[in-house]
Amino acid sequence: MKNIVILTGAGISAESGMGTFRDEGGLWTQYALEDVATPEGFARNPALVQEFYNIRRVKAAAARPNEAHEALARLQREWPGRVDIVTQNVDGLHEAGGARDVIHMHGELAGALCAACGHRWEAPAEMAVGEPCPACKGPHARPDVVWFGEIPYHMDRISDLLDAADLFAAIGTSGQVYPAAAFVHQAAAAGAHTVELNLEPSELASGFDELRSGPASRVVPDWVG
Ligand code: BJW
Repeated sequence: MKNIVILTGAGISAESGMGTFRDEGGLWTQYALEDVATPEGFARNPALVQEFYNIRRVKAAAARPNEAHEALARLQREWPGRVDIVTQNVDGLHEAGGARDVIHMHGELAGALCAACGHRWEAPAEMAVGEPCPACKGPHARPDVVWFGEIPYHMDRISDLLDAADLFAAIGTSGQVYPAAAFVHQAAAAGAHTVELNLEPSELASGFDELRSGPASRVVPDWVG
C-alpha cells in the first residue's frame, strides 16, 4: 500500500461550523443553487452571488480545523508513501490543519477570478460587484470557485493520481456531484481499495469496499490510527 488519494467534501468541515449543502438545513435549502452556483445565476444577480460568498468567506476565516483535518495532515507527514488530498471544499481548512499541496478541485473562497481575462488574485474579505480586475481593469471579478456547468480544476492531475492509487478514501461527501462522484469507480478500476468515511452511508456507498460511519472528527482519526 503506497499511494493514498483522499477526496473530501463538506462533511469534513461540518464540525468546524461550515454548513454542508444537502443535509437538513444545508446551503441548498437556504439558497437555490441555480441562483448562486452557476455562471447564469451570477450574470442575472451578481450582488446575490457576491453576498453568498462574502458570508461564507467571513465564516471560513473564523473557522478552525477539526480533528479530521488534523488527522489527515498527520497521515501526510507520517505515511511513507504519497498522500494526496483532493478537496471539493473551498474553505482552506485542510491547510489550516497542517496539510500541504491540497488539490482544490472546486476553487477557493480566498481567491478572486476575472471572468473576462482569467486573471486570479487574492480575494478581499468582502468582494464588491464590479470590483476591477488588477490585470485587465474590467469590472468582472467573481469568486474563484467552480460552479455547475464549469470544468473543475486540476482534472488531469487528479486522474493520474486515481490511476496510481492503492487506497482511495472519500470523506464527508454525498456523492451527488460529478466528476468527484465518479472518482471511486476510477480508483477501483485501477485496483485501489476504496473506503467511505461519512456520517451515514452515502448514495454511492455500495461502490466502496469498506464503510466507516460516524462524525468525521471521530472516524477519520480512528481510521488514520
Ligand atoms: C458528515 C458530517 C460529519 C455531514 N462527518 N460526514 C447528470 C449526470 C451526471 C452529471 C451531471 C448531470 N447533470 C449535470 C451534471 C454535471 C454537474 C453535476 O454533477 N450535477 C449533479 C447535480 C447531477 N457537475 C458539474 O457541472 C461539474 N462540472 C462538470 O461536470 O464539468 C464537466 C467536466 C468534468 C470533468 C472533465 C471534463 C468535463 C461542476 C460541479 C461544481 C460544483 N460546485 C459546488 C459549489 C462550489 C463552490 C462552493 O462551495 O460554493 O461544489 S456545488 C457543491 O456540491 C460544492 C460541493 O463541493 C459539491 C459537493 O457537495 P458535498 O461536499 O458532497 O456536500 P453535501 O452537502 O452534498 O454532502 C455532505 C456529506 O457529508 C453528506 O453525505 C453528509 O451525510 C456528510 N456529513 N456531516 C462526516 N460531521
